[in-house]
Amino acid sequence: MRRLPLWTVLIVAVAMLPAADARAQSNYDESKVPQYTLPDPLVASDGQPVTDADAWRQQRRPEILRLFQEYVYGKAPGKPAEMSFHTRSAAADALDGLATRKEVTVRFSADPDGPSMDILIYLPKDAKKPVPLFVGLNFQGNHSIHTDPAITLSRSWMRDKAGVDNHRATEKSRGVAASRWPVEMIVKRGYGLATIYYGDIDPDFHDGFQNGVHPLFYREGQTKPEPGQWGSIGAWAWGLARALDYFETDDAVDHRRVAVLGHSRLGKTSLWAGARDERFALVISNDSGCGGAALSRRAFGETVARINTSFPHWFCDNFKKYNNREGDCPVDQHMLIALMAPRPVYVASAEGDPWADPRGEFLSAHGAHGVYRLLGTEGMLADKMPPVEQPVTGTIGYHIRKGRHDVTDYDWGRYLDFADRHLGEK
Ligand code: GTR
Repeated sequence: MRRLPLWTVLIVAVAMLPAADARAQSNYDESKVPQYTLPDPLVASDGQPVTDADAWRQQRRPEILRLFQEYVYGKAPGKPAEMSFHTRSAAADALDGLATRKEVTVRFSADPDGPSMDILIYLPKDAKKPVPLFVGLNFQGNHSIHTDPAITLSRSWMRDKAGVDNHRATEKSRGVAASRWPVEMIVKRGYGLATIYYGDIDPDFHDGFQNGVHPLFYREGQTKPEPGQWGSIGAWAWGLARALDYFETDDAVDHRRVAVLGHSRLGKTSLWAGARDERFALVISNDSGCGGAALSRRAFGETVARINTSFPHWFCDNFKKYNNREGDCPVDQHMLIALMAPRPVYVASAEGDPWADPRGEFLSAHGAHGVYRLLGTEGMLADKMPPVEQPVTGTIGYHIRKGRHDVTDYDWGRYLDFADRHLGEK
């Protein structure tokens, strides 16, 4: 075997150091969490208290949304005028008679070779009317979520992981993420499941925003997003909104009962998708951590400086101003949760996931309670973080489960219960 020159080994070793080191050096000690004051979602930036639902809807909510756009995730474009939907495959009988399966390509421009995404959709087979569904982005291609051999193998760029060779998926990667997507369990409960490979929308590496959907929207002469324009999370969330545009055209789907969910960086994405697009009826964050559900001001586990260094393409450039200065940011993540109000929102943590700061995730869900109450819902039915695997189910749901950073059947069971409670027919 050819040996790598020493200098390559050294460069790789040095490049890996900060990541490994960062986790070890992060604060995991509750007593060392800095003193902080959270901005009050119910006090407008001019100091006026927000005392009724109209003031929230007409002034404060748009103001908070603008702040997240400008300083955290960046502003994204709207729906492209020339977007089109193409059914790529459809089967009336899938998963041993439990479901129907369909694959729909969404082209974002008139150019058939331009950026596009594939939505994989399973619906309960014997549904008599349009069904509610869960939609979420996946990390490893649509074909990774189930061993169903009829799912088209993704041709998109992919990180080299199990079953991926030179950034292209191989047959070996079918079903590698199946434990995170219990499709049978979901359809048996009467819900559909739709998923999209996030890399279709924007490949998850920093290339200065030359690939993915960003360049489609550059004005003449523009080569990268401006400091307040969308990064990759902004693009992924925008892609979820485009999926909703599709569901609005599909008679088998009840587009008024679509729940958006995501894990980790894709949980940050589902929260931002739900905040910017009120057509999502229910929003779920699974272990989303820093820049997702966790409060940035606690600087516990992953911090703003850390995430902006490891992943400079995720947020907008303005967010970097708050590296090690979380307290200067006009928003914190409880205000992101508040943007879902009065729609049901669920935040989930895992005990073995300190990097994502479970307590910070609980506290930000709890920090949205006042807004939910103002809008006449029950909000969060707990004042304190609940014990492990004792979910809180108000309009703001929360649980912390045993185990590590992952999506498990336990998580899905709680999401389905929550959806039954809140998306059940009125
Ligand atoms: C980590 C990152 C987290 C989380 C996670 C993931 O490396 O620090 O913020 O997003 O990746 O998405 O798996």
